[in-house]
Amino acid sequence: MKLRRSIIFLSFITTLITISSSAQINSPTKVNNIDFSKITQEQIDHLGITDINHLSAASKRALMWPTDLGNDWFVEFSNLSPLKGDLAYEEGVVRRDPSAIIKENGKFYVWYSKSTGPTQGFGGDVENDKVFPWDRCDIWYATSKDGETWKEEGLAVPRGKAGAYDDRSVFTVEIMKHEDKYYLCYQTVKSPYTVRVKNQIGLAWSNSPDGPWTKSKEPILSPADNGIWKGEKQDRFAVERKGDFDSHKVHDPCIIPYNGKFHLYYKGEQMGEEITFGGRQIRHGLAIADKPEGPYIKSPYNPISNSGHEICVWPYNGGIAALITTDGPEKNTIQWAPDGINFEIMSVIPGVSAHAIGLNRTSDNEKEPTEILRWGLSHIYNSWNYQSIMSYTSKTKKQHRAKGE
Ligand code: AAL
Repeated sequence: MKLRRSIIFLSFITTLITISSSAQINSPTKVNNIDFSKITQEQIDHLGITDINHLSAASKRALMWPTDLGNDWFVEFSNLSPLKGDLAYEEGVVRRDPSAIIKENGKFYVWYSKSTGPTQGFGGDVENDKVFPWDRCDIWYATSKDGETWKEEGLAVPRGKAGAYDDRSVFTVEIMKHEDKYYLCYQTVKSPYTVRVKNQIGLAWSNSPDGPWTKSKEPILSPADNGIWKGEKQDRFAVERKGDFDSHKVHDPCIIPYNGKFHLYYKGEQMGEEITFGGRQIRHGLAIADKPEGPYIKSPYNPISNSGHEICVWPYNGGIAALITTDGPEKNTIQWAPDGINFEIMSVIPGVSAHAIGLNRTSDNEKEPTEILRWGLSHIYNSWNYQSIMSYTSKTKKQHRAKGE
């Protein structure tokens, strides 16, 4: 199958460094079991290689590229555009991390984190201050006829009562519709919001996108408990043992019905986080359930991505595709897993201004691998204190011609 052949090649992209360091200069023999003596004249012509007897490391890699990958996975994102109506930027208000967009009752629906007031950070009284823009959030929702002008409809899921696992903040929400029922999954924090506080994932469900929402009594996912802090001081970098990739926080949940099960993709943050590959040490995980409400069992294959930040996943061609941004050696790639677990790089894309993407789930995601990315929502930092939701578009490159050509 075309896609599968491409995948074989694309796993090659991830081993570029290994190959380039092991390729024998000036020797067109075998690298990664590719027999360079079988190269056709057509391949040489297509790649513009000067001398088959002097293949550079780059040419050897190029000879392993598939000829049938096409350009559909290679997208360019636009800059972000402000929204109108109630979701236009509002001083003093945080609206961020939009969910996917669904269409119900003739209107687009989106859910998001909302809070008010400036952020004090961790330097003062964490019991009473606001430590992050996403601290002291509730989940609100808005609707729109055209995707540009939005009406804020009100509160969807509030924080829990004092003492509950979600009493401090509920935020970074994702929507799933399944069999006429609606599910919101989101991050939760229990007070006090210290730098070492563990973040969990909660779920709420309703028969209508307008609610009322019933919240899960317990979190549906928690961090791995095999990390050990060093000392009592609130220092998230001091650890005796780091533990699994998600030993500190489970974030950015997104549930996708997949092969009769429910795949919960999430971002993991590890205790004792380091800077690696020039960014934060962020990985992605998967937990699988038989029912939307859970129980969700973490995959033994975790982590399923060693790069990326906010989860952005969609079904495509029997597998799951993922936009990987911001952190890790594979940032700015689009990947695809034929089984929803084993992701391979399909394309490398320019750095995106669209982060924390709310995908347009109303699109025909089978039309093209990246059709779902043509339009959607994101957020922007108007300042460290305040963020607002904006929209993006994307396109694939079809041609490159001079004016009048
Ligand atoms: C986001 C997400 C999570 C983090 C914060 C709010 O972009 O990764 O939601 O907690 O930043």
